[in-house]
Amino acid sequence: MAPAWWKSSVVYQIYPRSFCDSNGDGVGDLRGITSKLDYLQTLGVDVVWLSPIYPSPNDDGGYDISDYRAIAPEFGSMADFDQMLAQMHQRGIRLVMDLVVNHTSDEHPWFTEACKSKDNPYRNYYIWRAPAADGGPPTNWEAAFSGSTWEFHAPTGEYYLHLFSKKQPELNWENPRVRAEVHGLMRFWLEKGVDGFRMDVINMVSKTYAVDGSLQDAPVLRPGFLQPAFTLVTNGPRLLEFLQEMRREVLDHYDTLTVGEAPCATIRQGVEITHPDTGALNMLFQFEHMDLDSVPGHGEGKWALKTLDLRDLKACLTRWQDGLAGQGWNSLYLGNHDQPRPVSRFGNDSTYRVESAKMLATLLHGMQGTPYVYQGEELGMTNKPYASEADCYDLESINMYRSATQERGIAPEVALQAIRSKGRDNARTPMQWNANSHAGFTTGTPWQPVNPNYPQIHSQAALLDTNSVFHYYRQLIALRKAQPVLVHGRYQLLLAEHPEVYAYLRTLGDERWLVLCNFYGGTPVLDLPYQVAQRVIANYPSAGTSLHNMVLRPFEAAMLRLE
Ligand code: TEU
Ligand code: CA
Repeated sequence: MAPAWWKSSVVYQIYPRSFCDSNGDGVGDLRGITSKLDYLQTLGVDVVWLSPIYPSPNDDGGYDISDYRAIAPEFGSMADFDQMLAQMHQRGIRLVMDLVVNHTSDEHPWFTEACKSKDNPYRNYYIWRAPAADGGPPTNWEAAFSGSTWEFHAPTGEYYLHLFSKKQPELNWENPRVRAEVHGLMRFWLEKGVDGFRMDVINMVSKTYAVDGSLQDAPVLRPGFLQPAFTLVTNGPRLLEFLQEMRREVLDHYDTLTVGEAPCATIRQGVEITHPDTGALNMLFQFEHMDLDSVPGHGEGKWALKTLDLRDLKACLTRWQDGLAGQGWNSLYLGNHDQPRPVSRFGNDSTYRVESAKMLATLLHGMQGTPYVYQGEELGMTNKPYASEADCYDLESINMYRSATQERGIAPEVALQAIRSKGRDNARTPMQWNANSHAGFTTGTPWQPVNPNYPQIHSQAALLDTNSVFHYYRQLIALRKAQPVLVHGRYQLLLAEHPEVYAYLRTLGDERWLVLCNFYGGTPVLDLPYQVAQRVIANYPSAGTSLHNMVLRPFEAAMLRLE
C-alpha cells in the first residue's frame, strides 16, 4: 500500500483563467502557470489542483466540458500541458486534475448525439423525462443557477435534467456505459502522469430518485416559485457502489490523491466514502462550514445572509475533526473558486487584513487533514468591489440577480449586497503578481478587471516582506511537513463556548500543541492551565510565555508547543 503522501501534503488550487496570462490575450494559460512554478516551489506546496482546462463553451467557467481528452485552445496545447506537468514533477510538485463527470456540456458529442432521436445509442447517457400531465417540467425543482432543472428538447419532445445550467446536462450514471467512459478518461490522464483528481459534485452522480425512477416535488420553501433540488437529489443510494467500482477499475492501479466535492454531505457519508478500507476516495470537500453564514433551509440558499457565530464554526469543524479521526480524512479549506475570499468573509480585509489572514491560516493549518490554499489566499487577496450587477461575470450571480429582482421582487440593492458577500467572481479576479498594469497578470486586457487594490497586495512585495502573509503560509506549510503532531495528533477543542476565541489542542505522544485564534478585533483575556515551551509561529511579536490572564490582540493567532 503506497504511503499516504496526501496526508502530509498541502494543495494549491489554481483557477487557470485567472492565474497568469503568457500571451497577452487576457486569459490565464498553461504556459503562464509553468512560468510561476518557482513561486509555488518557494511557497512549498506539494500538489496543484488545477480547475478544468478542457475544451468548454465556458457557460460555467469551464465546468461545462465538451471534450475530456484535450486542452482548451485558450489555455494552450497538449504539448504545453506535458511541459507544465514535467516542470511540476521536476520540482516535486504533483498535479491533480478536475474531474467533472456529473454532467457534460450540451456541446459534448455525447449530448449532440443523444438529441438526435429517442433511440440514439447515446440517449441514455443523459436523464430524460416526458413532460408532466400539464405539459410542463416533470418536477418543481430549481437549478443551482436559477430556473428549472428541466430543459425541454422539442425535437424529441422530452425534458432533460440539469442541476446547474441548462448547458450542463446531467450524465446518467445508472448506465454502465457512462461509468466505463468515465473510467476510460480517468486512465487517459493518469497514463499521462497526472497524480489524482478533484471530483466535481461527485455525490450527485447517484440520485435519490433513480432507483425506482419516480420523481417527487421538492418541499416548498418559497411558495409560488421553483424549489431548491440539491438536497433532494444528492447522495443517492448507489454512490458508494459507483465510487468503489471506480476505485477497483481505476484508482487502485495508481498512486493518487482523490478528493470528492460533496455538497450536503454528512459526517456519516464522509466516513463511508473516505474510510481507508471500505471507502473509495481519500477525502471530501464538505460544505457544512460554508453554510453557517446563510439562513438554513431558506429558499434563497447561500444568498440569505446571516452573521456567522464562531461557536457554530467551532462546533461544526470539531464534529468533522472528531467524526473522521481514525476512520477517514478531512480536506481543510476556507476558500476556493466558488467561495468569497476568506479574509473578507471571515476576517477583516481593511485594518487587520494581514493579521486576520494569518489567523485564518493558523486556524486551518493547525487541524488534522489536508489543507488547500486557493490562489491569492497566500497573499491575503480580498473580495472585489461590485459597483453594480454589471460587475458580475459568473452566470450564478447574473442569473440570481435577474431572477431575484425580476421574478421574486427582491430589491436590487439586497440582491447586489448578497453578490458582494457571496459572489464567485470575488475569487476569480486575476492573481496579483506586481504593481504594474493589470497586476502583471496580463499585458493585454484581463477577461475580468483586476481588483483595484493590487498596488497594495501583490506577490512581488510579499516575497520581499518577511512579515507578509505569503511567508507566514510558507512557514505553516513547512511546519506540516516537519511536525508529525500536525498530521497525526489528536484534536481537542477548548473553550467551546467562548464567543471570540477558537482554541484547540493537538496531541501526539508527549508532543502537545495549542492553537490559539482570536477570531475578531477585540482583546479577550484568557486564562489557560498550560505552560508554553515554545512559540512555534504567531502573527504578533511575543507578549510573554504565560497563558494566565493573557490579553489577546486583535485577530491574534499562535501555535504554541506546551510543556
Ligand atoms: O460546485 C458545486 C457546488 O456546490 C457549487 O454550485 C457551489 O455550491 C456554488 O457554486 C456556491 O456558490 C462545482 C464547481 O466547483 C462549480 O464551480 C461548478 O459551477 C459546479 O460544480 C457545476 O460544475
Ligand atoms: Ca493567455
